[in-house]
Amino acid sequence: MTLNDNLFVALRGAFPQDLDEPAIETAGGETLVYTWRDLDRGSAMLANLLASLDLPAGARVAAQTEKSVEALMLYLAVLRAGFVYLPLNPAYQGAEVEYFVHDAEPSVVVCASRNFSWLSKIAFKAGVQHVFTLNDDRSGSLLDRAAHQPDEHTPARRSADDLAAILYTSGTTGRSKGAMLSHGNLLSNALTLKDQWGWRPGDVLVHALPIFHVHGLFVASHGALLNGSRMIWFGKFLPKAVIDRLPSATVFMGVPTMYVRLLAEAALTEAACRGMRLFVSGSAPLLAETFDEFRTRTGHTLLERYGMSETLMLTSNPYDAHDGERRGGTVGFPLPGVGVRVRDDKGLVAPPGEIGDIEVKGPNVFRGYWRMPDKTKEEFTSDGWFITGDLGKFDERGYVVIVGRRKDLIITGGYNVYPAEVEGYLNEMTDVAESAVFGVLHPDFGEGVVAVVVPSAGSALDAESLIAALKARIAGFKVPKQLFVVNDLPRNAMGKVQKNVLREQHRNLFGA
Ligand code: MCA
Ligand code: AMP
Repeated sequence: MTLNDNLFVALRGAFPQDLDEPAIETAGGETLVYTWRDLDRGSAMLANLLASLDLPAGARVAAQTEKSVEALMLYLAVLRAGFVYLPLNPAYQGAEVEYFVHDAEPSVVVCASRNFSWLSKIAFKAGVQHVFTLNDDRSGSLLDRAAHQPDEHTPARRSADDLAAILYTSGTTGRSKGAMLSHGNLLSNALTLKDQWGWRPGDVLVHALPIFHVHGLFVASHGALLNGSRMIWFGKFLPKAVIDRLPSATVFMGVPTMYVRLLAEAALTEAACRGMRLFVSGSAPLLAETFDEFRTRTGHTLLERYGMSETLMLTSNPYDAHDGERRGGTVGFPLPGVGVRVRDDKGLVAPPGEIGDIEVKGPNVFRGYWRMPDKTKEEFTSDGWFITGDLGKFDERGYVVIVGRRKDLIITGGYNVYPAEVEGYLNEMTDVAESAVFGVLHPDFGEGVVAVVVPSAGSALDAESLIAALKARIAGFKVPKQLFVVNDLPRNAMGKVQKNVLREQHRNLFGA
């Protein structure tokens, strides 16, 4: 018999012997306890429902839902049934969702009931066969339909190279790209992190990240599931409530904004963190002051790691002191099996201390961009390394330091915002001649989105109306926190907008 490389098989294999033990306890609202048996049965029923729909091989199942345990079960069910999971941020609005649905051509779309009317229109128009609803209160047609399905299901046979998920990352120019991740990509990375971060019996994870991105869906959930560890599950990040639950947990993962917000609470003390063994930070640069203050307040040294949707996790500061200290301002060492190199402008591998392009290789690196073979080719070197678009160096002790990005990208509170996309929406508006969008240091979000807009000749623009118009069209986190109407944009001799000049002009905008 051949092995089944379906990621679900590995996750299911790690469930504890006693399936009646609690697997997930909801927090921050109504307390519900889901056992491992619930996860097994729930994902089986959903997998049977998917299997009953006669979907084509490799069918995509898109989910734009609020965070819930049932949404996690849906993800597990998609793996289990051998289809491809496509998570979407619930903050996305019509035009954003329309693009993803047209590009990915999912066979199934799952959305919140309150979005059904507009989203189903988009979906059916694009040829989607099935639209179900799923809400964060265990209601919706998806669960109603699954309730009639058997609660046992044999996982579909999949090879390590078969697709498990597509995660869209916005393009710096033009269209968003779907990063295709295989069962093998996800499992190899999860196994590496299990080992590196010392997952052990008795661990309990406080899960407060969204589950439509790599950090919350894969790094955090897979970590707990693959260790048969209980999760304390927050539908939303609530700093006070999270701190309340730390004494009954051992592991927490968050983006830097979450650490900034935890530090703003007086309740974050050494005593509150006494039972914890690991706090992981990632998805955006962690400021030195956050790193230092967290250590002073809690006695814990944050473990910063670095990754991408296309590559999953790449580097990590050491867990074990024997392997070295956790160095603030660095993202640690390349993970075992992951190749990381820095190349200078001449294409030569840079010596320690020298800044260049970070390029990576390994079983974690994605299978390419969905239906974009040319784009995929462009992002790999001729010798097969993936070009991250991040700029960095190795320090004298071999720790990777990220110093900037070649890509025009803003990371705000752990979410990526592509200036080109926001500029596109602004430039389409009546009376707008041109615009420039950039990120400025922000005390809460790390970077705050800022826009400057030039009106077309003879017209006047009002910042508030422009912001309101954007809010009606795109996800809130992409909308500039500040917008200025100006006469012209600073340009260099080649006519290119000088965003560095704009960033400098507005450096202290948010008082960071
Ligand atoms: C919410 N808002 C934001 C952000 N989040 N604005 C800028 N940046 C943000 N990140 C705005 C909303 O649009 C809204 O605006 C207002 O803040 C309140 O919204 P709410 O949903 O209540 O926000 P929140 O609960 O305070 O959310 C903040 C947050 C959240 C908890 C930090 O942004 C978050 O969960 N971030 C984590 C993202 C993440 O998981 N990234 C991992 C990507 P208005 O009031 O005007 O409507 S994976 C990745 O990057 C790689 C692979 C990696 O290495 O991990
Ligand atoms: P995404 O496309 O959402 O997967 O975001 C990936 C990008 O997030 C990377 O290319 C980095 O620019 C950034 N990133 C992730 N982790 C870190 C970190 N620890 N420090 C700095 N940047 C990070």
